[in-house]
Amino acid sequence: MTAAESRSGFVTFVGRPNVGKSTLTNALVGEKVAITSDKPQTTRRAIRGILNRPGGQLVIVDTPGIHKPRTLLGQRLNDLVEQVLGDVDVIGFLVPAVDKVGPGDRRIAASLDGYTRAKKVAIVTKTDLATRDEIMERLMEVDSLREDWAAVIPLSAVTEDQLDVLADELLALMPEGPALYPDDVVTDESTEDRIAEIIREAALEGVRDELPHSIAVTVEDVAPREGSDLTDVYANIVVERDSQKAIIIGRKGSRLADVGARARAQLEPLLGTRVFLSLRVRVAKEWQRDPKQLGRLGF
Ligand SMILES: Nc1nc2c(ncn2[C@@H]2O[C@H](COP(=O)(O)OP(=O)(O)OP(=O)(O)O)[C@@H](O)[C@H]2O)c(=O)[nH]1
Ligand SMILES: [Mg+2]
Repeated sequence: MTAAESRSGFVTFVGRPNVGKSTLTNALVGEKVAITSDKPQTTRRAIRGILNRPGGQLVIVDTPGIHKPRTLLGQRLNDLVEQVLGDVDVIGFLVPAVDKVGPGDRRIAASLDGYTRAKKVAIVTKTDLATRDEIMERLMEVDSLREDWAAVIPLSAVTEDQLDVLADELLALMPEGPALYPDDVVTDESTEDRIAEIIREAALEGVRDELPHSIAVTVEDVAPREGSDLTDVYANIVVERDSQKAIIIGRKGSRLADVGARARAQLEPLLGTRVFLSLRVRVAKEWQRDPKQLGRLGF
């Protein structure tokens, strides 16, 4: 295929926390490159997922949800989204079919004025959870948010309904050019970063209130064990307070053991070996508000 017949470029999905940006990224890529959860503010990094199509290549940049920041971490996550938005060819604005369009959505949609270079697509997602009437209502609400939508598309990232329609539309909006990544690459995340995120996802399950925001994960070491088909993974689950540490560990370590088991089930296929996972829980007081700690954790 000559460059002229091929399109390629960057798209990012924006929206409030929890609207389904990472789930949509994974569904398009066809592999889990970004962790997801039913807690808001799951994504904390700009994660690239790559989708190859007959007509070219889409690089999908998954970003944190845009929200009113209450901590330095929250502020840095919003700043990260802003940076990514300035660089992409297409911005996909997500609204779940099940929620009425609110002030947060309106603010985000209006803020897209600041990114003149990017083409804008509105996406009504989670249609599998909504009635036909709800979907129609949401499409109309979203349509009226901006004059310059290149397309307005309803879809479900879970049932994959209309996913192809979105992929075709996004590719058609990309500039002409050759693929940006080799065709066997699904993400540019390092293996260590993917391991840390998988462990964080496992730790997010079943915790409530402020605790999900307080959890970070660092990977200390990943090493194949000599003379066996095992990989040893040493990681820390970092929380902000002693009381949170106790919750993560659970009665007689039962919760931590569950987290380990859930993480291992995803780490083994990722690494292609059996995994020995050693998890330690550490306290870094108020790390979400501490510039030094944030730096150490990679924010
Ligand atoms: N039924 C259904 N659930 C969905 C769909 N898309 C996402 N979800 C669920 O919505 C929740 C949030 O999904 P995420 O993909 O983590 O949302 P996000 O926008 O990346 O969230 P942040 O990273 O926190 O900003 C998860 O529980 C998903 O399983 C969908 O199309 N249908
Ligand atoms: Mg996310």
